Amino acid sequence: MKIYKQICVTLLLLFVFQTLVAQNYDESKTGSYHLPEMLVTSDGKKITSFEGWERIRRPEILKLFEDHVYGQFPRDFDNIDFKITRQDKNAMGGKATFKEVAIKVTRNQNEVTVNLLMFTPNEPKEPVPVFLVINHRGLKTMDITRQNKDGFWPAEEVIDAGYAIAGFDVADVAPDNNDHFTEGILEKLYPGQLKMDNGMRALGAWGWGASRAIDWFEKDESIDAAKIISVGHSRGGKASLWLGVQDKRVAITVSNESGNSGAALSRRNFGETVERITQSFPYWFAPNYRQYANNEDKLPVDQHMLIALIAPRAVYVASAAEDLWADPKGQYMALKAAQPVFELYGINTNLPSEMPEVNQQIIHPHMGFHNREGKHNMTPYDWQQFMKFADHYFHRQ
Ligand code: GTR
Repeated sequence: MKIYKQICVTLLLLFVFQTLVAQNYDESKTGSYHLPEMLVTSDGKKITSFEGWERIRRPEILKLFEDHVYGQFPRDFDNIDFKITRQDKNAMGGKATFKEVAIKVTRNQNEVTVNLLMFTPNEPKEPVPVFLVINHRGLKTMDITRQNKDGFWPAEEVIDAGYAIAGFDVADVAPDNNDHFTEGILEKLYPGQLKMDNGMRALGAWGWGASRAIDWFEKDESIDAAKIISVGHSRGGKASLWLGVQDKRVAITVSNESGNSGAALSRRNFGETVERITQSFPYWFAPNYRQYANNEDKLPVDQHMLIALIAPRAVYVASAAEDLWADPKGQYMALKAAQPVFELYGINTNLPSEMPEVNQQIIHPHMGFHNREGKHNMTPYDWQQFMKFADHYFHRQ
């Protein structure tokens, strides 16, 4: 028994060692790479206007991401039904209203329910913007009794700033687990997707869940549905970006430390790689993505193009200085490389060429960025920056 235990510990240590050491963290070893052309169509035409982008190149790139990275994003269902299952107009000592909304979606006689939790400020008495969190950290981080005030979802601070805050557990649509991810919308509503190499998988399902929450916001009179801010951390940040691309009702897309296959450039060999991520989390992506493991140069896209697909709506990318796994610099470079598409819309973002110093937020037209000190997490500090950006973008100061 003892020897068995020792073998297990050694194997585990070896795995951890291999994980940490096999990745590159040396700037001088990121190598040279060539990003795919963003503004040249598949038949070689140069795109010089936002009309051309919207008509030809944007749909091409969107399809490339669907086919090669995240899978399709089905939008059809037979029915959607909303029911307020719990409500407290006197939450947080009277300053907020709490609601739980059961969003039941039916397709071919099968149904899935997404439970949306939300607080809205009681003052002002007018529709407010909402922060919607795609939450993979479980309900404990969104304690509706507010006994447990988790910095991951700092509801009081958000309410005090005059915003609503909402969130749902990703497990409602696709459990975050290789053996169980299908036990949600994939088995019940969209089983055909599971047969396709470019079919939806967990990240897409999480984005889909957020789109159903937005369907509710459009009906909820306490929400200003023109000012929806989607937020996700890490794997949730990847889903937030994909949602921002797919659902134009998102006004600001926030990616917090989404890293590889999120905001970070895949071709920059730094931190997590397509090989690592598709080995550890194959169920997040369309099966086709795996062919780019150790083969990023063959990808027909890179992640700056994902950010560009959100234009002209706003994007906020947050990093943490010690979170090298998520490659803060690679995320900044992707954001900057997305600029030419924003320029087609006359938005001159003009980000500095170098990533800003730690804890120095930058807010430029339709793009914002910060690199917080510390580790991989989403903290009240990050939220303060998101709110500053939203205040600025929505002219709320
Ligand atoms: C890691 C994964 C990252 C990131 C992170 C998280 O293990 O490699 O891509 O998604 O999980 O979600 O916290």
